[in-house]
Amino acid sequence: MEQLIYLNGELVERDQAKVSVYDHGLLYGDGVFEGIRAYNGRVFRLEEHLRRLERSARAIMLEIPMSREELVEATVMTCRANDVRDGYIRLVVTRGIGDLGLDPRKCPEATVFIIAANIQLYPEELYESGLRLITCSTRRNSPASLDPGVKSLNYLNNILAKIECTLADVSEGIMLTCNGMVSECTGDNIFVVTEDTLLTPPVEAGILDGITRATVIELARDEGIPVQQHLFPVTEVYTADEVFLTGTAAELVPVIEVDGRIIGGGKPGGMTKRLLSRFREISMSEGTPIQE
Ligand code: PXG
Repeated sequence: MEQLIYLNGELVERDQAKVSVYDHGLLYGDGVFEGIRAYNGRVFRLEEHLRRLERSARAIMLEIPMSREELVEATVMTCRANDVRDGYIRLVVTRGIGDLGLDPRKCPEATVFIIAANIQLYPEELYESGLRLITCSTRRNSPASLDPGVKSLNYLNNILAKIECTLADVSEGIMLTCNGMVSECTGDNIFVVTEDTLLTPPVEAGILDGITRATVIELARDEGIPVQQHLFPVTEVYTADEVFLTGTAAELVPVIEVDGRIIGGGKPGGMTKRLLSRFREISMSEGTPIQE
């Protein structure tokens, strides 16, 4: 079956789903996006993702030419057209076609596209073996220049850090704030567990306000697990009982080594497993239905 892509109000075949070389999303990374998951025939936390998309767009003065309801409808329609029940959805809004200057006023209409794909992103054995991380030398963007809370198409900061990870033969890396405190990873938020308490950097540190992060905080509170949100140095990660990352693609993935330090005896910890299992329960049982 040919994959169908939603592009500016129409479903088009993958080969025909093209954007202009004059699109400012391509020329300048001028746009915003969301990565969303579907589980068991439902789109998980769709309203939260769309709220974040709208907030990112507002922050860069980009007008999305669709209402919330239209975005919901376009997302589920794209899933339906591709028979997606469990998959990954990429929703992108760019500034649209302009000229070779920076001025966004030259872009009369935003470009909107949605890709819905049936792919399993992380191999299941990773949840048993855990990840190895490094601390990247590339610092997270300062909120004073480009706020990491804006999920923009400008991901070069994270890509540079990701290249460091690849060169070090690890799959993710910790990015520090400009002041040297832990912020997040290249495509995931980070949690450390010490003496049955969860600790994660606060949104004000300059991180993406992750939807999986928020879900995990909610789950932990429901379970009576204390959650702290404050800045901490990487030493806190080295000495933690458990470390895990959260993200739409990763869900909760355990970390077993950071900069050569073994965490939690080199095995995924009990708190990580318990929260992952609770996360999977709710991701399988709630969300916006894809079928009418
Ligand atoms: N931090 C950053 C910088 C991210 O890009 C997260 C945290 C997790 O947020 P959610 O809302 O998904 O819990 C992200 C997630 C990838 C990939 O390939 C990940 C993201 C975007 C694009 C690709 O892993 N975003």
